[in-house]
Amino acid sequence: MPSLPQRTAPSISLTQFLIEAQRAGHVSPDLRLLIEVVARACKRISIAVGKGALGGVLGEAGTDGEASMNIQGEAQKKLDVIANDVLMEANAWGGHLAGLASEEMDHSQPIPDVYPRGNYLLLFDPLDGSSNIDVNISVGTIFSVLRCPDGVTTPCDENFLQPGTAQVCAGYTTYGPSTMLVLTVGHGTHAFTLDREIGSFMLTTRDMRIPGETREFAVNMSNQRFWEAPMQEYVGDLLAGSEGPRGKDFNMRWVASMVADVHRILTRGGIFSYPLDRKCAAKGGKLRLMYEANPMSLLVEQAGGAASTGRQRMLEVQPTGLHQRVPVFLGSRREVETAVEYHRRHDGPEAEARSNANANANANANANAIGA
Ligand code: AFP
Repeated sequence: MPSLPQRTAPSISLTQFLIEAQRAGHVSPDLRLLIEVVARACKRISIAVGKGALGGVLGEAGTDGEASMNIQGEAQKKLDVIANDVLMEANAWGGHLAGLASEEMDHSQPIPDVYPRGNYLLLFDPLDGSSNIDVNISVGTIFSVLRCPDGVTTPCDENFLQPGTAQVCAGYTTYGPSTMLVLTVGHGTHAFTLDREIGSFMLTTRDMRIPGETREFAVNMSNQRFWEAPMQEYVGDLLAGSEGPRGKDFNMRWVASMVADVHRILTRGGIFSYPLDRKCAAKGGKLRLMYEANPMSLLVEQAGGAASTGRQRMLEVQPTGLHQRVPVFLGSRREVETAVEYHRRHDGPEAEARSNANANANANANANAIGA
């Protein structure tokens, strides 16, 4: 007897997914529309990135041989500027936001008076990993959404200084062989792939789960001699493999686009680290808390992973500046806990007691810090 045709699950677009999330009480109508606007802007950035040399978008921004610099003191690429403009323009008039902050801009900006203002604050790194643009390797956009504090109608930088636990949404888009949007509104982490023919993000993985154990780590090994002692020891033991205390061999990957490295970890596990080193110690680390570490940490935690500075749960860091930098360890839960353990042992018994007390308090308080 001929077998019945297999029924495949119906495809769900981002729009359908968000409407369902709204019906379930996971997002407010305004947050739903805000996510749609960000996703639309990311599609435009994806088109610009995809044109590459044909679109005249490669290389550095600036005129007359003068490189244009951002607030971080880094030379801006043309695509950094294009991606920033696309996100700014798309989000200014929608009516869902009170203000915006970008890794590329000195200060946050309230929504101009000519447009209605909403209740959310949007932070973004418009094009992360931009040193990879000219060599055709994946780059991405990272974003984070906070609530505008009650009573604030014209938000300033200070109003954005909320810990990562206050995020109501976080996500990234990766512009790679396919363009993907990975999103959380505090109820799991979900991946959507851009269907270029129909122009919609389609749900391709519901509830991503990061395996707790891993044999893969991501770090820029060229910084090894500048690391702190616990990091030297931790990575030394990873490299010793099955002959060392870890008793197993580890593989290493480093794309130097955080979005691509984190995407691999969300897909198959691993640990990503940009630790403190002597070169970046004065600044507090290399990666930015508000634009990179916090949104990625929420996505990773929502997928069952862990994220830490090495000494504190990332999402509990109280920000002191919009462009603050932090050391980062995130990914497979047990591997992140192991890396933290090396720091705890190194810092001594007092730090260990403090950290245990924090861990207990977190376990009690942690369950659900997010809501629509
Ligand atoms: P760029 O956007 O300036 O390329 O920085 C990318 C990044 O912030 C992050 O995406 C990478 O993981 C990290 O820096 C790479 O840093 P190294 O070049 O020091 O390895």
